[in-house]
Amino acid sequence: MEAPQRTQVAIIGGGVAGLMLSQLLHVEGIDCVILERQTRVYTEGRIRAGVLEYGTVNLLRRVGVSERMDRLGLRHEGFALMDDGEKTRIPLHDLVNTDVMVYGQTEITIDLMDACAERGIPLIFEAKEVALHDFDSAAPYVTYIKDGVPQRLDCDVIAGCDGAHGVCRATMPDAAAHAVEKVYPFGWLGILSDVPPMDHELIYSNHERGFALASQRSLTRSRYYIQCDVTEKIEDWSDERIWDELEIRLGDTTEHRITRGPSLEKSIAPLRSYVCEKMQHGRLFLAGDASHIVPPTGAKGLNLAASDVYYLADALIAHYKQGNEAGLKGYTDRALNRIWKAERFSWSMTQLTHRFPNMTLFDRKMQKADLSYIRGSVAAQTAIAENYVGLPY
Ligand code: FAS
Ligand code: PHB
Repeated sequence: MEAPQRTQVAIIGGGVAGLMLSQLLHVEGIDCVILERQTRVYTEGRIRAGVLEYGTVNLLRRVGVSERMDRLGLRHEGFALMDDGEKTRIPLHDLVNTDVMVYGQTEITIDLMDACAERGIPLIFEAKEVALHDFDSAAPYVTYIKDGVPQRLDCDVIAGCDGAHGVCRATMPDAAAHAVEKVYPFGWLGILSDVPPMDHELIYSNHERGFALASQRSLTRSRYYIQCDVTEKIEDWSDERIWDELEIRLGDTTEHRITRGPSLEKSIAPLRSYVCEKMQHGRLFLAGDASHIVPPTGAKGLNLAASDVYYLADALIAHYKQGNEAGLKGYTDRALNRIWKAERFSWSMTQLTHRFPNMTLFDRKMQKADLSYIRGSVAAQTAIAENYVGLPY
């Protein structure tokens, strides 16, 4: 395919944010081109999120990219918090009449990439050295290298969907001055394996050896995490060592037996909370991890990317169809309102379930009191439930 020379919206980054935005624009007849640095195989191979808020599910259905999710995804009506082996179920459906969908980010990426191909949306892989130009003007453009050949893409708007280490926020004037960050003193070691999940719902466990999470991708594929020191190296963690630690922290019992198996993937990710409160400059707009990061404890990362691009698409549609600029002018404030609530929930779930180095006896007593209150309070459980399923857009 000849490299396009012009489009309405140039989307930088072919992750969930960029791919979802492309579909939201396409169904409204707005042209876009996605420039992705990596190969399709690399992008598809990233193992990340697993839980979809109902808002994200609805967006995929709105753009007609939900057939495989509706067929293969698992509706979950609750999840469990466990503290030193004592479980408290949060009955999402009973409390807020809403469920979450367990369907891997990998699958969503594949579905959205296939939709781009089927709908003729230019998704250019291995777009190297992407650079942004004149986004302060009404005629921004992007340059990049494809197969060694310099390319130029003229556009009306640039959507920076290039994640935490992309070029867009790095190029945005004084973005760093608007950054707010908290770094956690631990990471998550994740393992993916084709073994049946230990329970029908997710379990978030606070154990004296550290946090653990039992998650899943299907009835035959499990995803587990353990809190680990940030200095840990994945090569020091054999599969057996990981399974041993998971059995200790998740309380391997006859009722909930962990099935062991070879890892399909295992990796360690650091945890941080981060928000760049500057999400736009001229015709450049940031969405998803390009603008914010959450600790995965609240299952919000992917879902925040979805609500960002919902707001951005809404604003672009009003711009192109009614000449209404209010949405674009108000994009940052509208997105930040939801972003900060998700940051708070993700931070609070991390505080509740992890053992922090140097935590005092008082800190631990506060965790136990918090979990005891949640165990006995419908109001407390409802507050957790409405955040977990996703606050309204
Ligand atoms: P992404 O990072 O997914 O996508 C950005 C894309 O831009 C990438 O494909 C990248 O290759 C591309 N790009 C970068 N620079 C570029 C450039 N200069 N030019 C062109 N393209 C460029 N969230 C959860 O909810 N639950 C989880 O369990 C969870 N686990 C995670 C584990 C890890 C290791 C990481 C890193 C994140 C995890 N997240 C999790 C968060 C994650 O799911 C993100 O929130 C989600 O991928 C956000 O999507 P995007 O904003 O599209 O960013
Ligand atoms: C996952 O399955 O990857 C997952 C699920 C819930 C979380 C974090 C990660 O809170």
